[in-house]
Amino acid sequence: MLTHDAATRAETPNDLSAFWLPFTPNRAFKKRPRLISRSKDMHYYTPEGREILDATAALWCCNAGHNRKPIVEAIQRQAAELDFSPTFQFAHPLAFQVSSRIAALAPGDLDHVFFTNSGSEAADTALKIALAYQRTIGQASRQRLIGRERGYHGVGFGGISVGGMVNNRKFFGTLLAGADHLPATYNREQQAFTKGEPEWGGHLADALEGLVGLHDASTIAAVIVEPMAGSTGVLPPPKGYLQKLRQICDKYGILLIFDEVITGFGRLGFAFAAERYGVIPDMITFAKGVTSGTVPMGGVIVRKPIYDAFMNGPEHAIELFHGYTYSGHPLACAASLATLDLYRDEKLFERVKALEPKWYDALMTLKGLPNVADIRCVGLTGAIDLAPLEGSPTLRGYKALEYSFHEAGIMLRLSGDTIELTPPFIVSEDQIGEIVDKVAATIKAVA
Ligand code: PXG
Repeated sequence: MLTHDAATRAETPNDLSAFWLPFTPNRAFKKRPRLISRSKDMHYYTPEGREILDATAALWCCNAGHNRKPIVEAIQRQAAELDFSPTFQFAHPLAFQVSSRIAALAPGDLDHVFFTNSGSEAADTALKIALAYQRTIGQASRQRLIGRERGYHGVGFGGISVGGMVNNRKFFGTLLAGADHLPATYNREQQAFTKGEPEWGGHLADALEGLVGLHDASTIAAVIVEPMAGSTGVLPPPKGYLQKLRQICDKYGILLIFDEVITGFGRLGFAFAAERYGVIPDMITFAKGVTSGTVPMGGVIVRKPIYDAFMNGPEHAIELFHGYTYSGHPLACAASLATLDLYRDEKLFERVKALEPKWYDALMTLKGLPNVADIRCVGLTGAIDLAPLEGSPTLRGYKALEYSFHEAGIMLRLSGDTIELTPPFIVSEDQIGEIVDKVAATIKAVA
């Protein structure tokens, strides 16, 4: 017999109208939904049981693959042990354990972790810490925040102010005052079909000197960039670019924030991209891979001198007036600890590094297919730019999304007319071949 609750739920009409899907064309979706009801390892399954190969790690999240037993069991155990405890004025042991583990993975003196629940909250938190830090050290005139064209730092007002994707900005008013932007690092003429980091473009970091000349260093608090710009279509940093940004920030007392929401936890073959590029930023934002997508969690890793600067004043007084009810939620912490164990025990970051050359070669076999204008790749990440259909930008991309899911049996991420490929790290070499075959079939189908 159904319980009262289950009976009520069963009677509720299961129509598609009430749910307003985020970042989705709702009417097109509801005409031909792409529904997913189960997952395991490299695959999703539709409610009818059709198998879909996951070439996206969901939204760059499920780095360890889906429904991994140790993570599932850790979440189940934790739910039965401690459902929730605040981390304002109280705390639970797992939050300290995860922080220590994350700090140990981060390079240099990136030693302190502030938890959020998402990448957007992480970006806004890092920007707020930057402003508060400058004020704390007597530099209160430093209020400007610098991002980059084509940058994505989530959807909070801070993140979209420093972000550089026009559709994420133009509907939402005047945004934060005082934000400015570096130029994007992509130039197709100079960089097309490069494997890994392009040779051309390191000099674009000099634009920060230009912004200092325009605004004066005394007005600039921080620069935030994705080491590899993900959402905009996988733009690996040009060689020398991040190193140069670090030098210029040091010269002028500007904080450097790496948004590693995508690149953190192994995507580029290292725990953080900061390590791959040998550049230590002042803060790193993370989310997604920290729990392999299983429970929402994000955060900011902060260098010791920044944390220490806040640790003065009366000891009973709050040092930073910021936080989220669910910062360091016990379920997220349990999921994260199990995830970090799995990354370590299965050497998944090393696996990404080892797969990288094979991955690059496999992707480049798509060169020459109809409408393929560029292919980029770095770590276990790839993007294929398709030429837009004449007069209808993003329509070819949407057709590719529909074909790939309904016909080819693969989940792809489409950003406009760009196919983004970011599989879980457990992908086998055979499955890389399968991804490339299915993407090729999709590209031909939308030609
Ligand atoms: N920073 C970066 C670099 C991101 O990629 C966020 C912040 C925001 O995270 P939350 O958890 O608030 O969504 C992101 C999110 C895509 C895609 O298709 C990428 C993201 C989100 C949705 C789609 O590339 N990244």
